[in-house]
Amino acid sequence: MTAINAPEPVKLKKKDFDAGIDVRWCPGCGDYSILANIQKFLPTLGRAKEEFAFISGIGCSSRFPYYMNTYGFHSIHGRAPAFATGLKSYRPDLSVWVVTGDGDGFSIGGNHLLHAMRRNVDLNILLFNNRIYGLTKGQYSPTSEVGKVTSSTPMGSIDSPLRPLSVVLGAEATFVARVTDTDAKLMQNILQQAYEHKGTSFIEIYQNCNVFNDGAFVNLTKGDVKRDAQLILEEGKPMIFGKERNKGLIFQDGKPAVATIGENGVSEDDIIVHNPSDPDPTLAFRLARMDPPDFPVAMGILRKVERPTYDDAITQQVIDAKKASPDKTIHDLLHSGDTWEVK
Ligand SMILES: Cc1ncc(C[n+]2csc(CCOP(=O)(O)OP(=O)(O)O)c2C)c(N)n1
Ligand code: SF4
Repeated sequence: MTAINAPEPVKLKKKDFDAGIDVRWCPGCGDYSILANIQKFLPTLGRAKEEFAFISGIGCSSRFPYYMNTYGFHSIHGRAPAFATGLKSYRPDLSVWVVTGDGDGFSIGGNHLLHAMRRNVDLNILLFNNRIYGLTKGQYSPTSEVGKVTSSTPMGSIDSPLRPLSVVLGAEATFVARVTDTDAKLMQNILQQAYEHKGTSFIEIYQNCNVFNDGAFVNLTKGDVKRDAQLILEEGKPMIFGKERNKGLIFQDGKPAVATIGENGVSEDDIIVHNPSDPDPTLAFRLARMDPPDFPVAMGILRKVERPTYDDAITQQVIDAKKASPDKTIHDLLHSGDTWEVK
């Protein structure tokens, strides 16, 4: 049954979300496929272009709002979550998206990012993680690996890298996902669920910077490797992966371990079933930290839980404060309390 006052869905196409200006990313940059995926996804929501806002900081990835035919801000380095929080608090009806890079989000902007998560502002945050500073020509970033030689680490990085998903889980993020820039099918699925999620959704996208960090994720993405190197998580399904679909995660001594189905008495019933809505984040944290060669990298939605949102709470506080206040107009307010006349 259709609700009587339900607005008519708006019929738009991918090109309606294209700003039609020259895209100034390097040819072959992974940012192109992410842009194409978002422009393909938004029309499926049946909403007007004016109801979307893309907010970014500074970096190659942060040029994203220019290329979208929606509202947007290209804001200050690392501060996109703060701008987005302000916008969503004042206009909760908008669909607000944050685009950030690993340098923008986790170096200068780490603080802002954490507080958006803990507040659970209803935002969709897209982290384009290329493990390098692209815009400033290839310095190491907070996600670069130890030993990485760059223009700012000529003898190899000695810094221990951050794991973005571990960090956001620690900040109590309610929706946490990971995908590669080349996996359009999984990206569309995650975008849909992130959009439907009420609260902060955080999506880490492994993005190839073919100029300054080419092939950073090739061990996960190239041809045949993918099925052995990636565990695609599916809600309610056992965590099975591998070319032969015969490997999976089991609990061993209380921790996840990789086992082969059919060996050492392991059957499909022993494989852990994925439950992203588990209130206990322990397993999501383990999944976020899995790396080759011992483990596949977990892709898909690692965590999806409900918690009250900041924007709902602030809207309610304003309603309550207005109700409780004797001042009904600005004039009342200016003439209330302790006032005096200057003579
Ligand atoms: C306050 C300030 N400090 C430093 C910079 C220089 N800067 C511009 S972009 C950037 C890092 C971008 O890296 P990342 O977020 O990984 O984005 P990418 O370009 O790789 O997409 C830095 C350090 C700046 N613009 N402003
Ligand atoms: S420098 Fe890297 S991230 Fe930036 S546009 Fe070029 S390929 Fe993309």
